[in-house]
Amino acid sequence: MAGEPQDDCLFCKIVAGHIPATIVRETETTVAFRDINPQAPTHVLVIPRLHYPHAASLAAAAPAVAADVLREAGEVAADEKLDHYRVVFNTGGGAGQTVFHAHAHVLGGRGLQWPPG
Ligand code: IU
Repeated sequence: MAGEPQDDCLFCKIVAGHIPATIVRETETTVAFRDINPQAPTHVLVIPRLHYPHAASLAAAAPAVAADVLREAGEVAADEKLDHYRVVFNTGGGAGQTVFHAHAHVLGGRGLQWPPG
């Protein structure tokens, strides 16, 4: 069923505590943890506890939780004392999405170029 945990989803396993992660924030609806392959001094992923394959499907099915993810991205930036940062939702393999459980990348702690690669 949409939103239910998926057996083959790594981020569902992190939510369940079956795979280790360095968790920096948790709410009733979200988990934020450090990316294992950081692309910036701060690189934190904010994920919904619910499983949806990408941000748009999360926002369509559970808009309040999508808002929670965005709010938590801002809270991570505040916790990390970032004066500038980027929030990225890679969507689709061609955009670099490798884990098909919605997640926001919060990147900061260095200069960020535009346009991104
Ligand atoms: P992407 O946008 O789907 O490419 O982002 C997935 C991210 O998840 C990527 O940056 C990985 O380094 C990261 N990650 C992680 O932090 N911990 C894990 O166990 C796995 C992937 I698998």
